[in-house]
Amino acid sequence: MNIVENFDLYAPRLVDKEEYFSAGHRACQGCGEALAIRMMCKALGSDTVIVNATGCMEVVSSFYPTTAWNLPWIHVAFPNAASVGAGVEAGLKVLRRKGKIADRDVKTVCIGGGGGTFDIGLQALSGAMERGHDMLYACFDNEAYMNTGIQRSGATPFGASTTTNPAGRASSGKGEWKKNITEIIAAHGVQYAATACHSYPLDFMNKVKKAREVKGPTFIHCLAVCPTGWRIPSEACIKMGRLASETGIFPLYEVENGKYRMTIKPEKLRPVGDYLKAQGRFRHLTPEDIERIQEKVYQEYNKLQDKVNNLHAWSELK
Ligand SMILES: Cc1ncc(C[n+]2csc(CCOP(=O)(O)OP(=O)(O)O)c2C)c(N)n1
Repeated sequence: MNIVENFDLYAPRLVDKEEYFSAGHRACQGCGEALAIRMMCKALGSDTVIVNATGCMEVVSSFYPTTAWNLPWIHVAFPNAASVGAGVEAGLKVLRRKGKIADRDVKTVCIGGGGGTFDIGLQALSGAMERGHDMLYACFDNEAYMNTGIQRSGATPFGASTTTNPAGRASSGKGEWKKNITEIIAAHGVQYAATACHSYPLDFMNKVKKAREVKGPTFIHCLAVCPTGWRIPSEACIKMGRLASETGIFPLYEVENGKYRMTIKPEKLRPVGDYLKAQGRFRHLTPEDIERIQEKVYQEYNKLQDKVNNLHAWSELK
């Protein structure tokens, strides 16, 4: 057989060729979130129901009468993706019991932005995780309420300038630290929680696949670079996601049955200034501000390394 003619047969099948989040949506140029959603859907496959909290991805993907979704998709209010996801999962259970989807492994996947997850949707999310629903909740965190005009949220990092805390004479941007949502959810005792970023596609898709296999609640916190809100050129999207990991500002790790593992481990952390100085939202920061952020990053990274080195998987504790 001619290998060139039959390239498709021999080419490595790294990713599903099917597009479940199709081209033609209205995301901004260089949107990391749209890229991440596309990759996530490829990793999930067709037997997936998406529950989408109000946010950028709903706004850009469902402009009536069009849709970018090639999967069953339900748009819900800003705070309640996890509650609706719980209902969808309960419904799927009934269909399975009645034998209507007996031979299919249909997965419920909730998606929400940083605000919809860290802030207004946290109660519904916590409840769903605690009740043990078989669902993946994926947070696509662009670090502000972006679709409504770049307002500050619990996901916005310290020092970032947004429209509700603009840097100027009276303020040097957000004065509070970002919530650590992955640790909050890991503390619920879920079997699988991870951080991820579209700038590491295989790492991200492998995490989605792992989460899909778990029969219970799982969580992925995906950093989604937003050129519009971060005030960077659209072509810097991938590079900025990499810098977030390389500086330790957004370490990429997973917590599987209690065991912490770095999935991308920079040999040596780059200075946070490399990341901060490249973005307009941090342009006003003084060297002292940057030093303060650097210290916090070292502290948090140190805590994480401690968990990586010292915590065992639940099964190893007997
Ligand atoms: C109860 C309620 N409050 C406020 C809004 C207005 N609103 C819609 S989306 C949104 C921000 C969403 O931010 P985030 O979850 O971070 O997602 P992003 O837009 O950044 O993707 C807001 C404030 C709303 N729809 N419902």
